[in-house]
Amino acid sequence: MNAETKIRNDLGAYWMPFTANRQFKDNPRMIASAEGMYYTTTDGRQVMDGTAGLWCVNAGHRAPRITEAVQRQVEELDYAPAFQMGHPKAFELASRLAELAPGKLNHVFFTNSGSESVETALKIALAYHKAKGEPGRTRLIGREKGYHGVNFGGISVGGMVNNRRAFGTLLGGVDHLPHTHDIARNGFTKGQPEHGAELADDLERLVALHGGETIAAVIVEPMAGSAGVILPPKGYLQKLREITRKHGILLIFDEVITAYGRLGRAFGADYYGVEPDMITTAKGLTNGVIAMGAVLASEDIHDAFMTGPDHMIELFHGYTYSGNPVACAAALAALDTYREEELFERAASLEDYWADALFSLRDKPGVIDIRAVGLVGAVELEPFADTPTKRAFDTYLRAWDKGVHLRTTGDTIAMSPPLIIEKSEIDQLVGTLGEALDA
Ligand code: PXG
Repeated sequence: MNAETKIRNDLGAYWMPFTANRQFKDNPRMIASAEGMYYTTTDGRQVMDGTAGLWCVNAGHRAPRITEAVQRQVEELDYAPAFQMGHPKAFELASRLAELAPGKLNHVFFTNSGSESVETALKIALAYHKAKGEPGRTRLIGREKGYHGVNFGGISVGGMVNNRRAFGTLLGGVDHLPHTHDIARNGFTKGQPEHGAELADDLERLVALHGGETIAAVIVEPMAGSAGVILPPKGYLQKLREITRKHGILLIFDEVITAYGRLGRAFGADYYGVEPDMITTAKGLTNGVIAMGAVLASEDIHDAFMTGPDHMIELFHGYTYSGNPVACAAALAALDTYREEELFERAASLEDYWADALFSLRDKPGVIDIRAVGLVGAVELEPFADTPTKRAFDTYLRAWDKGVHLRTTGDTIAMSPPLIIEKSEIDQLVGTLGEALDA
């Protein structure tokens, strides 16, 4: 190996995100290409993508319309400044999203990731109350086990301890609702759990503790993905909506995972029939092809800012790449793909088959719960006593060797295949997980 090749193939320089770097580099799993439901590894193996990348490749890899749209856009307009300047596709995309979004969520602020969408929504919530003459509403409420990305606002309202404990004091004035994960009462429930709606009443407790007039917003994932696919109990989100409305608190749904068809509807808000004041999205917006996020905000929120002199900037917030033309082209083509291939409907039509397939694993060794909604599933394992997370990760590695890529979080195995998955591929995915659990 000559010196140049060695440098090019050295794995040392890349500090990988959310990865056990040393373990990975001892035994790397490298992807060379992808198409549809499958990756091809650098050593030529086909591996099924059981997780749509990181929950984002909803239309499958290299969906042709998106590839072409990006290629065309790069040749036409590669970049346009986002501040005090526009380009048609950003407006078109915002209109399309406003049309797709539930109810009054008809204004769109572009970001570059889920984390940035969360920061944006939290800042809009604070500035909104100030604009409405309630500057004392500064408190933000998240939830235990919540994942809202990795920036300071998101880890402050988030509730995953490893994402918080090393990073100082975080934002002040934040409190948390209890999580809704309850295997004892809800284990092996297909669909929404029966028990736990009363956990939303804790918001009344926080109102009593802090004063409702000090609380700006509550942010939750309608379905908590990263913490291991935790579903909202029946009636829970409705209660959160009632209590937030009663106290003038904004409700933000973090739909970075659940938006764009993952639950068989455009948004989790549609699936659960609850309309929040803002929705944060990213991931499936561009099918993962280009980094992009979008915050959908209600008419009322948007209009509260449109006061004061016309020449003044209304919201001092935005990113160099907000509404980047190439990202907009990818997103428009992704929305076209979802619609023309009826992928949201497809996910809905597979929901029962998917859940039944997963529940066939209930008697496998170590399985303590199975959860499913839309095209999302989780198999929770009894952790090994002295090495938590190892059981799930070992299972993941065995499935990878057998040609299926899954995700693990703690001792839960999470799955979220592209919405183009065929029934036979569901059988293959679940069958391979079954073999990995048996091994
Ligand atoms: N909110 C939610 C609800 C998310 O799921 C983010 C915000 C942050 O998005 P960005 O684009 O900044 O990563 C997410 C991201 C996993 C996994 O396997 C989940 C996410 C990202 C990577 C892996 O659970 N969610």
